[in-house]
Amino acid sequence: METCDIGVIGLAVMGQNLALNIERNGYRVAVYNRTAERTRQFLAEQASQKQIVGAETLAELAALLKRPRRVLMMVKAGNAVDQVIAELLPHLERGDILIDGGNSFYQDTERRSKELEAQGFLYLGMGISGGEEGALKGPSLMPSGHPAAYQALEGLLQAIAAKVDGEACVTYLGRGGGGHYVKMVHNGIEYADMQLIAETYDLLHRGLGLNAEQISRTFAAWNQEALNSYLIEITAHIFGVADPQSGAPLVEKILDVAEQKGTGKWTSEEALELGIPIPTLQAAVEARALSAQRATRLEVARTFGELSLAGAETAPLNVAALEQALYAAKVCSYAQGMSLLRQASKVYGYDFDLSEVARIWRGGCIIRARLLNDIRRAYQENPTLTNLILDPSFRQALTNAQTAWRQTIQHAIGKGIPVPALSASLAYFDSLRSERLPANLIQAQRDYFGAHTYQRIDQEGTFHTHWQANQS
Ligand code: NBP
Repeated sequence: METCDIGVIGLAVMGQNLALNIERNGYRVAVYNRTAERTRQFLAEQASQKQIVGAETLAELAALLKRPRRVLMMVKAGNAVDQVIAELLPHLERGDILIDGGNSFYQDTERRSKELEAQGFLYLGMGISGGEEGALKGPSLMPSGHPAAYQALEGLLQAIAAKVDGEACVTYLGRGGGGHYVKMVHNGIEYADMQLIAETYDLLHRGLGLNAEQISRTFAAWNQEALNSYLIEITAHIFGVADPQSGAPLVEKILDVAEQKGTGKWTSEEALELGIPIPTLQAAVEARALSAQRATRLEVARTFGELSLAGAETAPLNVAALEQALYAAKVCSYAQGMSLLRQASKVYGYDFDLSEVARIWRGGCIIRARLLNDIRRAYQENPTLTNLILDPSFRQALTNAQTAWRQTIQHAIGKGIPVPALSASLAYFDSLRSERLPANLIQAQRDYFGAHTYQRIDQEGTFHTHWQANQS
């Protein structure tokens, strides 16, 4: 009976495709889904003729597994994970390995790791990126948890992960919830990447008047250069797809309301918690929330009508400038994610190797991009880099792109095209470049109304001024 190398619980899109990936790599897989009909259908269709065995109860699943048992949970993040753990534990024994491959919140993973380790189980929280195709052909894997659990699974994870230059996109990310933390930041960068690309599309279309075919060709050309990445590649494809009903570009028929499942929001909240600025990532989360307020947008648009923007454009714009702006803004959003990981690594003791994070993000995952080769190199050369933009080659790239970037944003402002993420990135860059920011005034205001005190540039200590009494 105990013939299977691993059990997979949860046969929605991710669980099914991971099970097929694991089997293709020579492992015998047992599968279970809460709704047994789904298991039966999977066995009869995608998994037929494969080394995949079905179980209709968790007891059956446990009985099918070699010991120590290895069980991968691919169920909806949140309560479902706790429920599955509670139902499964009576069928496991000490030393068995439980892996949560869903998009769990890292603090839940911290809690579950502690609870399960205390009971003698080995727990791994593993971020997985790449969607349906990645799960089947090779995702980027971000595991953390008990080192013995990682050791026991390393061969399997290396086998199923995406490969870039012969290297598997998986690395051990320390104890506790580090893997889900890295996945959370990955998704924050993913939000930013998508928003920056969306803003650039708006500028190509409404700013430069390009049609879908021209936009498709532009993104395809950019994908050959520094912007080469999965998201740019699929953007080029999307603009080439016609609506079967009308023949018009399908993308133009899609409702402009971006949905979110919460991982971008978690990144925003975490950055606020740790005090690490990630304005581009925040702008991307807020832009999705703004898009969701469609009824309000329609009402405001009707109320304001067409504004006269005559004379507001200060510079001409072209496609080459947009390419540079998108690249520079993207560098700043990756820099923000890396800064958040650097701080979390210190605060939570995750001890992340940022060059390894960049390495495993180069393949399989949604934010895979040529840029990640350079990010990996930057952290290999200087693991303690304070901020990615200080790396000499990124410094040079941003210096070269900044004129076009400014021109792009001025043009967007002039045309009334919103570019919250492109401009948040530029403000981040300019803020970091500023030896002196006007935050002295904010400190004065806080001290004025709330006696919050301030520090001085020319003396040690904390000061408070009775501003009203000192009015001249
Ligand atoms: P979903 O997130 O849609 O979850 C559906 C699965 O969870 C089904 O198998 C369902 O069983 C099971 N489930 C639920 Br819901 N509640 C359960 C419970 N109380 N007990 C047992 N099983 C329960 O599936 P997915 O899209 O394949 O994603 C799986 C995980 O991977 C999620 O955490 C997701 O965030 C993450 N992820 C998804 C993607 C993606 O592209 N979709 C990418 C990366 C990561 P049922 O059939 O009986 O309802």
